[in-house]
Amino acid sequence: MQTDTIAAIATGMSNSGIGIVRISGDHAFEVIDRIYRNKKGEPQALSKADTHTVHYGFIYDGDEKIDEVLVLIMRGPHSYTAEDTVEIDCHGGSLVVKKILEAAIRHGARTAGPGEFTKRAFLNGRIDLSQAEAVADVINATNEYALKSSVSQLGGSVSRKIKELRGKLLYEIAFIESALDDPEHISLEGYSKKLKSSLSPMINEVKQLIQSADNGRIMSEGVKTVILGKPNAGKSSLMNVLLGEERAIVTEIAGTTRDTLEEHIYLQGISLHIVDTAGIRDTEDVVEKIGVDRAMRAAGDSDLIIYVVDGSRPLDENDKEIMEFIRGRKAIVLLNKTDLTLLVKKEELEGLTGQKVILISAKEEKGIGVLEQEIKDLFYHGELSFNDQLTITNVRHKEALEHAYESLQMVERSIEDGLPEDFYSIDLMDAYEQLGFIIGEAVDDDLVNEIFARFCMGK
Ligand SMILES: Nc1nc2c(ncn2[C@@H]2O[C@H](COP(=O)(O)OP(=O)(O)OP(=O)(O)O)[C@@H](O)[C@H]2O)c(=O)[nH]1
Ligand SMILES: [Mg+2]
Repeated sequence: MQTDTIAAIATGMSNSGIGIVRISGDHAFEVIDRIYRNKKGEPQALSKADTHTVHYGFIYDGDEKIDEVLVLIMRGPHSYTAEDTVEIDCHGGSLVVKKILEAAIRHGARTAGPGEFTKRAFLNGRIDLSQAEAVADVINATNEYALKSSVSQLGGSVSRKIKELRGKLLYEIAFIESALDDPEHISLEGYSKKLKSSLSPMINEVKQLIQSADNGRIMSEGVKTVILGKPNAGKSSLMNVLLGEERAIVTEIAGTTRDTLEEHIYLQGISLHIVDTAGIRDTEDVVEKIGVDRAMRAAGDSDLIIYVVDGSRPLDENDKEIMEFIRGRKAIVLLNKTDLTLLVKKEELEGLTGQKVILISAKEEKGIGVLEQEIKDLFYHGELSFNDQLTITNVRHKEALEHAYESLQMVERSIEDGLPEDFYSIDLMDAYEQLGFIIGEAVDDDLVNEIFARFCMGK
């Protein structure tokens, strides 16, 4: 395939140790030949150099010496883009890298669009679409889990699973089609029963992948954590302790927090999107009422609820309402104000909520370590855990899986209703195509362009 030659700065646009300008395409070596001189200052044709070699020398724009550099030569298909590729490592001043890029442009390359190198890797068949998307996710990963999952997808973990499922579907489709074409030799006798039994594990796998997307959201956006409790329980105090700053207003007046307040924190590699809320109580105050509604809505939509109990006051109706609400949801119960005389017993609270209770004092910052450990344990071993399982992190992938899931269920229904075999193959084909979209088969150009437009420059 004849392609034009693109160039871009691959490193960040701030002063740094080194900067990298990358050139890729059919004329990449011609471009470098025009701007490279060896250590003696003489022109030297790197186009003749062996692949995967490094060359010390200088970049010139005409007669102007720009920088001392190392040049890497990589012949396609053994490069990121699968094309002839040149990487110029120069000093990392933003002016220097810009001037080297300009020299490359003046001598035959054109500026690459965002993600264009990765797009070429995809178009040249070196990686599939889900892997290309994982490249962007690796770059954008803001916590360890997101990074781990993206790297695994980059390695093809999602692609492999999808291809395996498609392989099985294709086998069934081919069987039905051949049998319909050649009924004398291939019999469909008893086939629907067989199909049904091979279909159900597939449907399960697709379902699990869809469910894993929830973890994927947690990874990329953080655990939605909502602090809930009656007024004056110490919710905002806890928020401030976790944040390490006086972010939320704290007063002894019940009903201080009116609106939800959202912040992001990192706890030992786990990212939490944490929401402080208005204290839950029955109130006639219009503004406070809205706040209470918002608190309940946030809690209903959360991954984790931290229920703060004021240990210095007896449990009341408001506590009962909250306990009712958190039943069956992921929650951690905190008995706060343990620096005061406790009127609520730990055992009593444990009995009422059915949850382990952690004693804390937000005021004296006691018990916070235990709380952090509890949250961490939820991730590593508990219900929120997502170690080592394949996780769908991409909304586009999730949607395709959902469509595939529907189609597979249709096949199941057609079998149950005793419909003829050609009905099965329509829906099987549909599921096959939907799964194909994930790895980039038969996706249209607009979608491809849209996906790569989201990349940063130089990737
Ligand atoms: N002694 C003691 N006082 C605390 C503790 N935690 C919070 N307080 C006090 O309790 C009062 C209420 O604290 P806040 O953090 O504003 O309580 P809140 O749950 O956010 O209250 P609302 O926003 O009104 O719902 C303040 O006077 C805090 O100083 C604690 O652990 N011990
Ligand atoms: Mg508050």
